[in-house]
Amino acid sequence: MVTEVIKVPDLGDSGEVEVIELLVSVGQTVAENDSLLVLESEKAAMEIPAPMSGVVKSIAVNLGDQVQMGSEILTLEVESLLSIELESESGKPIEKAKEHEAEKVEESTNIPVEAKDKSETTSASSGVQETLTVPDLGDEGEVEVIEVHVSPGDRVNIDDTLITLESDKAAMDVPSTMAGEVKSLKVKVGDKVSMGTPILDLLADEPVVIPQKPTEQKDAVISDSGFRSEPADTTAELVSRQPVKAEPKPESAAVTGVDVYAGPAVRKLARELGVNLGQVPGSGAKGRIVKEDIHDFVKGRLNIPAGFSSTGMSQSPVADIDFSKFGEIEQIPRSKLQKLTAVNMHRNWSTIPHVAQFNEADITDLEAFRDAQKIDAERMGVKLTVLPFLFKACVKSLKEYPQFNVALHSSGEYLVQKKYFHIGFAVATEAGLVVPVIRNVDQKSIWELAEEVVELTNKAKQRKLTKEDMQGSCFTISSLGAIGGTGFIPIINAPEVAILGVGKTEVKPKFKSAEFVPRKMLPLTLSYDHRAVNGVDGGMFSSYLVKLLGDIRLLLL
Ligand code: CAO
Repeated sequence: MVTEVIKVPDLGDSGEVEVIELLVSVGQTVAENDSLLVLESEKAAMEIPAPMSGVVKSIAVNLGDQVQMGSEILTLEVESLLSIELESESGKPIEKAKEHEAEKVEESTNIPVEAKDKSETTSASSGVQETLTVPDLGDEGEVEVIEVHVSPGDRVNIDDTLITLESDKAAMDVPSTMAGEVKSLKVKVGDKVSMGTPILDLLADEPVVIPQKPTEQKDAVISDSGFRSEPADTTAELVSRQPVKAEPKPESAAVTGVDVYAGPAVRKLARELGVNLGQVPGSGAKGRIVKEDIHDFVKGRLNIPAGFSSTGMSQSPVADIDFSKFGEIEQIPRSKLQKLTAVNMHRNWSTIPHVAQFNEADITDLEAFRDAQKIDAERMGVKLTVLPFLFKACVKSLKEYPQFNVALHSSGEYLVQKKYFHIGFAVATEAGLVVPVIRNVDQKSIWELAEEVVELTNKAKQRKLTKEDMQGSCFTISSLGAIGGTGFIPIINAPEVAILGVGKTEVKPKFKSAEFVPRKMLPLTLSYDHRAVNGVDGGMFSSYLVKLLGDIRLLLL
């Protein structure tokens, strides 16, 4: 057994960098190339891999420490002397790299830009079609294209990311070396590429010469794009392992998960699980996404009842809290109906642009009439509430404003105009909320409607409603009048486009004939789908409804 001291390798032109994550602990066995820690400069985050396998004996750095090339990271107990051979060479590659860089400077300064092969040139001229190619990827052989960020017709500027490549060790964004218009793509997701592989044809804007000096090139490339173009060597290998920390670009982050702060292993995991990294909050240092964040995100999504995520909403789920920490609790299972209602409510609320129109109907006369029918109602064994009058008034309003008796086709291309008048009404039962439907309300009397309300309500409470009893509604009434409240905004019962919420009748002073008189006022809220119905129509429907309820003789006309 030999103890190896693992040091910070050459970090290119980064001076002191911060330790932002420790990925191993004492006693842990690491394999060669396992990431040991993450360093962060102003420009990039870098995972430092183990140069050999072994067991971590001690760790010399702490989070927040500033380190530089040569700083001790940790000691590894390794099995063979192979590591010693490696260490004896460890100073050389850096030297070699510098020599190599020097050669490259000479090479590039000696060769005029115009004389270079077109695929490698970094000059562009106005209106000239250029083929942008995969740059030098260090010692990476073939790497996979994991994302393509542009399409034909797109305009790109210098340093705009064209594609993201991924090797076993790194995710690398390849930036554009010139500005212009993308004419055609030569790669697609899943392709294997290597240095020199054509990425796309670009109609370049105007002459641009990218400096050829390696140092400047390094700045230009490493700073934002996360890919490097030095020749393969030890130094370069480490630089090429940099995950990208790009400037936040909210739109693309949300859509593709590219401009996020995550290392290659995390990106790989996210891709395997189909997770959009742009939606994952990072809990690592400085918001870096770590593997646990992906697992938590997936767990959260799995806990959302089916249908909740079908809206394309990108909010992160509410965390499940262990409430027993705060006091006594009990878990109460939800019925199938409750869960289904929740899914439908969520879908309807989050996909339909609701507008709520508030109003009050003066039902003093209606109530007087209803009171006068009490004896007849008792004789017939029917309970006559305000609800059947609301059915009638709603149907007359739907006839007057047929734009409310429609369904919006999912394509958005057309409305389905209904010529029948079936009205649903919300019934609260112990098992949950149901909406039985009274058919052909326009053809039924107030008494018939009253009877049917009672009949369907009883069926609902006994859980005897059939599927047919709950189908075909054109418009829904949700009455909380028996319970109280000055009003509420009901959620539209899609595919309908409007619903009426009914509050509790209240006696209010109203100014009539030069004096205040007590009137029975019924609060109403019309919620309507603003995709199908405009605001003026909403106001007119609501006013008309109020007028009908204020003088029920109008229902006869
Ligand atoms: N203002 C004042 N009193 C009202 C009223 C109003 N707007 N609406 C009803 N009442 C009275 C009734 O007149 C009745 O009084 P009496 O017992 O003195 O005769 C009492 O309240 C109970 O009425 P009801 O609820 O039995 O009958 P209804 O026809 O008004 O309503 C039904 C039937 C099925 C709609 C109702 O029982 C119900 O389940 N409502 C809940 C609906 C619901 O859950 N909506 C929310 C959906 S979204 O979550």
